[in-house]
Amino acid sequence: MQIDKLLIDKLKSARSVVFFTGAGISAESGIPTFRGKNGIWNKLKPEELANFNAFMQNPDMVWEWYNHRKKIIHESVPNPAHLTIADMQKYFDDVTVITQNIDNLHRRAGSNKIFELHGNIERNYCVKCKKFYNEELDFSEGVPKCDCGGLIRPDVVWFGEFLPQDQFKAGEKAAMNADIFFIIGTSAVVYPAAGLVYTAKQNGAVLVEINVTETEISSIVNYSFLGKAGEILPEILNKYKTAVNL
Ligand code: BV8
Ligand code: ZN
Repeated sequence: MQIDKLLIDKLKSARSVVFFTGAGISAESGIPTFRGKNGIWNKLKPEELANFNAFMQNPDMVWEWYNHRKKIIHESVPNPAHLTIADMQKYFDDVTVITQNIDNLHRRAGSNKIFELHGNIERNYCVKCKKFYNEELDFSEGVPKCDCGGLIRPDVVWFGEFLPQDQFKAGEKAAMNADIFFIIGTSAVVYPAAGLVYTAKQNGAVLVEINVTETEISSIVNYSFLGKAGEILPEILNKYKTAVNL
């Protein structure tokens, strides 16, 4: 795969590198994506599962879906794409991950500056009093309830819900200050998260897309690599390290 010398030169002069990631970066860890040929949404409608009303109408079904995903996540490990991003922290002053994923794999890979736009499957809270329950939940008597009687839900952002403002604002700031903005494994159709690609572009970042297919934003990026993130990212880092004799 041809890695443009210009991109390597831009990496050599970069201070702030940002990785905007979606479900595709975890595909090689065995975690199914949402859209695309074997995406979750092909069988189930997001409206039926990833929204508050669906949860209140049928909390058992929604929890069954999240517990199924949690089981897959707990059986998964970070793949070379997550690990390379964590590794990049050794070579660049400022490496930021802005993820739409809830699978916690960037943290498990060793990244330490992460903004989670859509929450995290390891956290839960009460729909009534917002009390957090982050230990293992007990489903022996059905959907777990809070001491106040409220239902406990996963701490993830559903359709029609606001993103956590602290995470989104911090992600926006990182996008505005990025020298290089990688867009990895996302169909870039979910907003306001996908809007950060345009924020980065408008503020002068070099956009680098890594995806197995073309996407909504392929026409506006500076570099587009068609292929698996777990193969392309390590290659880019190796080319960079050779260029700077590391
Ligand atoms: C909100 C829950 C304000 C957690 C998810 C404009 C502005 C604001 C809102 C909207 C707007 N237009 C529409 C909306 C509404 C909506 C929206 O964007 N709808 C879309 C579908 C049109 N947005 C919202 O509702 C957001 N909230 O706006 O609040 C508000 C409040 C009240 C009233 C009005 C507005 C909330 C959005 C978050 C929804 N939650 N999930 C969970 O269960 O995970 S969405 C779901 O999609 C996931 O969170 C996921 O992160 C997100 C994006 O999907 P991707 O990560 O991109 O995954 P996908 O499968 O699509 O793509 C994978 C890609 O990887 C593919 O391109 C594939 O080719 C590639 N790939 C595969 N393998 C590999 C690979 N690439 C590289 N290597 C590989 N090996
Ligand atoms: Zn409560």
